[in-house]
Formats: sequence, C-alpha cells, structure tokens
Amino acid sequence: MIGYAFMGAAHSQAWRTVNRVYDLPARVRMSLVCGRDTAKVAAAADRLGWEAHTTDWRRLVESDEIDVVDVCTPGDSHAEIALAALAAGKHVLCEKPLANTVAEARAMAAAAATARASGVRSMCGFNYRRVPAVAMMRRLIADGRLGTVRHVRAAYLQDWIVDPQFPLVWRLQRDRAGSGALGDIGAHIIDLTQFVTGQRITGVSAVTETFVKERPLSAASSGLAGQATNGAGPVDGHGPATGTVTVDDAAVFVARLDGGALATYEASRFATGRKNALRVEINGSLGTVAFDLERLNELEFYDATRPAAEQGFTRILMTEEDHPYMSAWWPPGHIIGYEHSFTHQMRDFVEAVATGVDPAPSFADGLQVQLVLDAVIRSAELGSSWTDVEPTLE
Ligand code: SOE
Repeated sequence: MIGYAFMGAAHSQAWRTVNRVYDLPARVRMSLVCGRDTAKVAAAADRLGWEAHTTDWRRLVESDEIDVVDVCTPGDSHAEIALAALAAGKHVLCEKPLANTVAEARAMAAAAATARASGVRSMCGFNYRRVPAVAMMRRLIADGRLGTVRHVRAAYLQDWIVDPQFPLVWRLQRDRAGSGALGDIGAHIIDLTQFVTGQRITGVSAVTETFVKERPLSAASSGLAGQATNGAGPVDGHGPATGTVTVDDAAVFVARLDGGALATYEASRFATGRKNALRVEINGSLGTVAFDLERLNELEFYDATRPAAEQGFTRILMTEEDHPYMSAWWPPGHIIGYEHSFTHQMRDFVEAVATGVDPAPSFADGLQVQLVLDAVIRSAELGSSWTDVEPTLE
C-alpha cells in the first residue's frame, strides 16, 4: 500500500479484517507500506499492521513478494504508480477519483485493458458502492421495483473548510488533487448514482465556485485536519503567509442520463453543519428509494404498487442476512459503519483476483467518471453551457 493517511488507514483496517469476516479463496498478507517520511511510515506500519515499510514506492511495485498494489496517495501520483504497478504485473486497487486529468485516466484505463489480457486485475475504489443500502438500491432498481427511473437527486455535503483560516492543504490545490469538492466528493455521487440506476450521464450544465480564494499556507495536514504555517504574512509582516486556492469549493450541476432520467448533483465543502452528508433519492414510475450516508443502515423505499391505503415510505433496516454483504456480520439488528464499506470492497477485490474475474468499478469506469468531472468543469467555465460527456473510447 502506498500512502497511509486517512484513506490508507481505512484501507488497512479493511485489509486486516477481510479474511476474519469473509470466507475467501485467498489470504491477505499486509507486506509493505510506503510513505515519504521514514519515521512516520514506520510508525504507520506499526499502528496499521503492516509487516514492513519503505520510502521507495518503486521498490514496492517491483518486489517479487507482492501481488497487489493499493494506491492511497493524493491524485497527482495515481497515474504514475498505477501504470508502473500494472507494467510490473501487479493487480491494482486505486483510490478515487482515478486520476487528476482525463489524459491520465485514459492512460490508466488503456494499461488496465492491456494488463487484463495477462490476468492482471484493476479496480477503482468507489467504496460507497459497497454500503449494503446502496447495493440494495441497485438490486431493487435492477429488479424493476422502481419501474422507469425518472429522477436522480444527489448531494454530497461537507463543511470542513468553512473557516477561511483553514489552511491550504493538498485537497485545495489543483496540481495535487485535480479538482476540489467536485472530484473529491462529487465523484462519489456520480459513480454511485450511475451504479444504482445502471444509467450513464450523457451531458451536464454546471456552476462551480471557490468561495474563499486565499488561505493560510499549510504546515501540516492529516485527513481532513490542517495546520497553518506561522510564517510572515503578506500585509503587515504578521500572521501566516497565504496562497491561492486553485480548486472549486462547491459544484452544482444538472444532468441527463442515457436511460432518460433527469438528475441534479450538488457537491460542497461549505454546507455548514453537514459533515459527511451523502444523500441520494431516485424516483421511478413505480416507486422511490432514498439513502442518507449518515444513516447508512437504513434504506427508505416507497412502493407505489401497494394498495393505496398501505402506501408510504418504508424504512428498511439493512441488517438481515439477505441484504448485500450482511450475512457475514452480526445477527439481525446489529448495525455496521463507514469502515465496513472498505471491508466489502476488499472482499470483492480479493475474490475477483483469486478467482480470475474482473472486479468493478474498473479503471474504464473510473475514466468514465473522470469524463463527467471534465464535462462539469468545461460547462462551468463556459457559463453553464450544456456540455456533452465525451465517450470513454476515443
Ligand atoms: C474527504 O472529503 C473525504 O475523505 C473523501 O476524500 C472521501 O472520498 C469521502 O469518502 C469522505 O470524505
């Protein structure tokens, strides 16, 4: 695994847990973790349960000991690492969004397609697909329980940079992160809604905004926390030096899906009070499903085929053994959390690799999300003008 911060910790927890919970055709060994700072990566290896550590990702990628490379770094190194790993014949799991640019994502999808011919697997880490309620939404829609899908309403809202004094961490820098709220959390709702509906976004009209354009430079950051430098300020020689925010703070767009549905999307880091609120509602001709990540053990379902006197939203508690991923966990009524989505992701990935099938979402799926992100950015730059999503194949 390369990177050991927020996502690295989430992945480590899942790698450590997956064989304890699921009966799988292969056993995971957490061999080697990589980071830039020797002392910090050593401490991370110890805390997260890795056998060894290194500061040289090429050593990791080339090691004969290693079958799978897990890329948990910021987006600016996804392409370089994933391409090297695939070329070395390693199966690759890469965090979302797949890359920072469409060109990188295209190169990664092409390399993944070539590697597949020799049995090398790859997957993009859209973990929320593996929340049981989300997988259940997809099952209900695929089974026709919603009829024809007409509306998709999706929002992913956070508030961790509302304070203008929050520093300029890597997630706020375009060269490191590719884009802002759009790529970080908007990518999740793009993937999730396409996954559950089985429909793809064909075009968008978007607005984006950077509400706070200058921020104190960042001395240190970890996960969603950051610390400003105490360097001399630009105005009177006091206070932290500042830098320019080069990504969006929020992105809002409407979209058309190829099955005929109309969709709205909102991704923001300025939704004061909303910490990690991912909400999706899908309306079909026969019913509605609604999901809220902050209540992830529940799915709301409205079945319009029931007798009028019995209609209304049903709150399904997603803890039955018939629910996706749940049979291996606890008895009915015993709930799960955020980290379980990663355990489920590793379960599906390990099973696919061990049985020689392609896991999903593929790098091609990651590229398709990247193309939607790109269409959103282009539309916003053109004053919300309608912008078609480019096809995955050139
Ligand atoms: C930060 O916004 C973040 O950690 C994202 O990077 C994750 O993908 C999301 O799951 C939670 O929020």
